Amino acid sequence: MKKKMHFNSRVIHGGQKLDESFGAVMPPIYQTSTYAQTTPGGHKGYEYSRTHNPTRTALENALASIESGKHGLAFGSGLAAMDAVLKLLKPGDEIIATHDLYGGSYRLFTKIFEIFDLKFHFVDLQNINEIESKVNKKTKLIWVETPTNPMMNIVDIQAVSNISQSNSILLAVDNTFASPYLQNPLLLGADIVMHSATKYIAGHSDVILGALIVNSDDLEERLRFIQNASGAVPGPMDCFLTLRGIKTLAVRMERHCYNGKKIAEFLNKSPLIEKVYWPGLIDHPNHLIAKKQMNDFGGMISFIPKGSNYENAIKIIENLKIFTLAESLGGVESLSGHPASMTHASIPKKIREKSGVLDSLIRLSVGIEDSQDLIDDIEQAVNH
Ligand code: P1T
Repeated sequence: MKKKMHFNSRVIHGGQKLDESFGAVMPPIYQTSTYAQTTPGGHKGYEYSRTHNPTRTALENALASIESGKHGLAFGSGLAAMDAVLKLLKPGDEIIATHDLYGGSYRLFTKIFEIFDLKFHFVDLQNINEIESKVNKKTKLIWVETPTNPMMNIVDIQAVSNISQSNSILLAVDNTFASPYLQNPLLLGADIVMHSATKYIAGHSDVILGALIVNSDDLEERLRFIQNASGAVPGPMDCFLTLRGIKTLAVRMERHCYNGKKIAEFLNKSPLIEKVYWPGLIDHPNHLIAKKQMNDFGGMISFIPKGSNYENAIKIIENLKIFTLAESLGGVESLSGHPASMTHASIPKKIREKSGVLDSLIRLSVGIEDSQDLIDDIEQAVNH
């Protein structure tokens, strides 16, 4: 059997073939909608670019390789990838989902799919009893996000997969915050891994793209049918940019984790900060599970300034100079965000606050700049 390459090599070579025409080291951007046929059906494997495109194939093979999966599928956005997973279901089916998740995911579930009679139970997936209490014959999918956006809660993927497997329920994991460098849910018993590749995978804040990775041939076939029939596919240029991003995923993540640790420890020690949410801190409630299922702890940090005060939080965000206030995360540059009014504004205030997304919460996506510059920036913003 061929020896599996280490992650650092798979990001460069995983699933890749040299271009047969000219030996181009990077796959060409096949900016074409269609492919010539000599006779109906007489083609070289590609007919129409909604169905498939060679640049997308190269990306999909790389995605499968870095997630230790068999099949990768690329979509026009992370939400388009989630949309395809939900289309595996039918009216009346039930889904158990993390109660603390990206606002756009919550909006897709409640404002689109509830209309089509899918029923969502939002529970704290850190509590296995809560999951078990919602499982019944209609339960067809468990949707996990870990670490969660923005509370950085950690769900034990293996423990949830014990429940999903013994009840023949699909388990999907949104692995966006971890990236395949930190965590590979398929190896922990998940059936589907989903990514907003917009974030760490592409890594440069210049592309919107989504991904699904699966092992099952049957799931791949059903998802490809949906991908082609619904048509939310990425263009070849975006596939190329994402593939280029993957090449540096390992080195970028190493620095994101290093900087994340420095900043989380700085915030944790500051008398002006009330609470820090980062799974690498030993007092994080699920630090040991994070340690068990992740290779490191990443560069996403949330915190609440002293006094849990909205005005104070906004002042800090506005005072930051290197951290840019913006939606999104996972790029090389550091970003700050105010989840309550930005990424999670589509969740009703009462529900949002129940999971901890208070008006005083600040979210940081720690980039790969010099860690001391970032700490100095936070220090001046907090002390201002
Ligand atoms: O933006 P898009 O590529 O469609 O991905 C949606 C998505 C799905 N899952 C998680 C965990 C996410 O964080 C996101 C997008 N999140 C942001 C834009 C944000 O700033 O949190």
